Amino acid sequence: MKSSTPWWKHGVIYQIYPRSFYDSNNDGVGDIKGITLKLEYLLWLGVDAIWLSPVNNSPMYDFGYDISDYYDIDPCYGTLNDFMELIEEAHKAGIKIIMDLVVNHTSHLHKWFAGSRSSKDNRRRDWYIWHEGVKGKAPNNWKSAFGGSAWEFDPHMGEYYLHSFLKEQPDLNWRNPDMRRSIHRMMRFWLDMGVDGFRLDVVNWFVKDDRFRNNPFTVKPFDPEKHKYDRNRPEVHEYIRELRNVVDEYDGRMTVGEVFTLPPGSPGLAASFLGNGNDELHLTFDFSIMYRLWSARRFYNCIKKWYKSLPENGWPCNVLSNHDQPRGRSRFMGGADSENRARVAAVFLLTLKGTPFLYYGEELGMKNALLSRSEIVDPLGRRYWPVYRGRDCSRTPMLWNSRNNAGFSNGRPWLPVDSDYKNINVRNQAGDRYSILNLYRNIIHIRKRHKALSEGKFVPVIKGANNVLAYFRIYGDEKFFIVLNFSSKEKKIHAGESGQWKVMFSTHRTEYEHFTSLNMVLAPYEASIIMKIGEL
Ligand code: TEU
Repeated sequence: MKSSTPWWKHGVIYQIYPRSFYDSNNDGVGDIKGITLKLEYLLWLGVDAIWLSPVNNSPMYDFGYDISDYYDIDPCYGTLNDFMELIEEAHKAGIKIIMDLVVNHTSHLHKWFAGSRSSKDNRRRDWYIWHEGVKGKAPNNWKSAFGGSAWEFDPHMGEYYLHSFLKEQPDLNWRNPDMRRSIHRMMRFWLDMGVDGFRLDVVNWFVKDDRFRNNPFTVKPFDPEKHKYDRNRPEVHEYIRELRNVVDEYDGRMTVGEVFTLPPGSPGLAASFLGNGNDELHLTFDFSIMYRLWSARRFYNCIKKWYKSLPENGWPCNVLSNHDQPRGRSRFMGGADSENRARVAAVFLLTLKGTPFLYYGEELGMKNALLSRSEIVDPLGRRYWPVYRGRDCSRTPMLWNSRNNAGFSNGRPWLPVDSDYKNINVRNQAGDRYSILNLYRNIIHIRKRHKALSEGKFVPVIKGANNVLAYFRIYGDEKFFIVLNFSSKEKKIHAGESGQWKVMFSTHRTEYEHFTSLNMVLAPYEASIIMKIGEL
């Protein structure tokens, strides 16, 4: 259905971790040509856009989130020509391309940093955050998210530089206007090439306190300080508005910000990056649901807070998984019920109000892979094993078929392929109309035909009582009733609304089953999408 609302409001966005999607040259690492080769699959699935985790040049200390050249593509992923071809082919297929914009920091091997650390007179000296030591120690108590002090002493300069992540990822100084202009220039380079938008890495960490005050301590495990001065500084919004103006020079482009906080998540903070709904980012991620245990009420409360936090013209987006978190299916737990839970979660994600973001493999019900210490490559996992095993478990190769390496590569994959690949893979599931893959596909296609599901008003009906969630989505003369049983037991519900209804999708009922009321007995883990027929 044609729509006048922008694509990023009604579309479905699919995150690809390029190393793990499809390896076209059999070196064990996924690449851009591999993505181009799989566009047909993405078109079949029905996604409107793909967001690629970083593909720029990088020494890969943080697997691409440490960029050493913003203007080129890392050879392990291919060439700039491959990327242009991807844009062209994707656009022909009606699929948009979103790049990762990692500009809180660069790689320590970026030429900007080489200049900055070469001499105090260098024109890029202030593009990074330098500070003298205090009594022979780091300037303050700020910690790196990846462990240890956030300050590294540079013997040549005789000063410390700030790194919110690894010491190989020095933080850029967003207070410097020349630096910001260079970021804008780089954004225009990709926008001119046809990129449809950017996902902004840790956008709430860009600006730091100008007085470098110590953070207050807290008693939280894993993070013993309150990030009052090194994150979430209010000055950042001015720079985000500047960046929005750059994107607005082009038609139909979008930005989505990763507003990163530790559990329990922060809907208010995430929403603040939408500005007035038109002047900062188009979308932002709130992590609350990803941090919640499986429960209808908990999920509902997250959504309620999230919607309430949004500015009047703001639009939500929703997400269950990404490359930093355990895969949804594993997080929901449930043992033998884990796939049922993943199905309920999928119906939830795809029928909520807000743009859904899927993480590659989520549509197959992929699980976290079990990796041994020697297989871990993520610097976080290597540092904290076995207390925290890092992020590799949710970054393993996409499962295409039951052949060698699940059809991902004929070489030795950079991370092991999940051992369950003979059961869980695209080939098997595409041919099974009841698979979770076809569940995703069917609902995505129903969404395309019915604006109520993408753009419609959200009206909660059952708010988690008895572990059931139910809501209406309404647009014009379309009304949908979505009901989700989060529990392993049958549940009776009375939604108190009469009329003629028919099932559009259900994990348990036959399609086109009719009702004259919404009083029903739900099967364990039933998720149904039911449409009102005739006049509202
Ligand atoms: O993530 C931000 C971030 O803070 C996480 O890395 C988090 O600390 C970690 O997952 C532990 O929960 C972004 C990217 O998504 C991540 O992949 C990068 O490593 C990080 O920024 C640095 O660029």
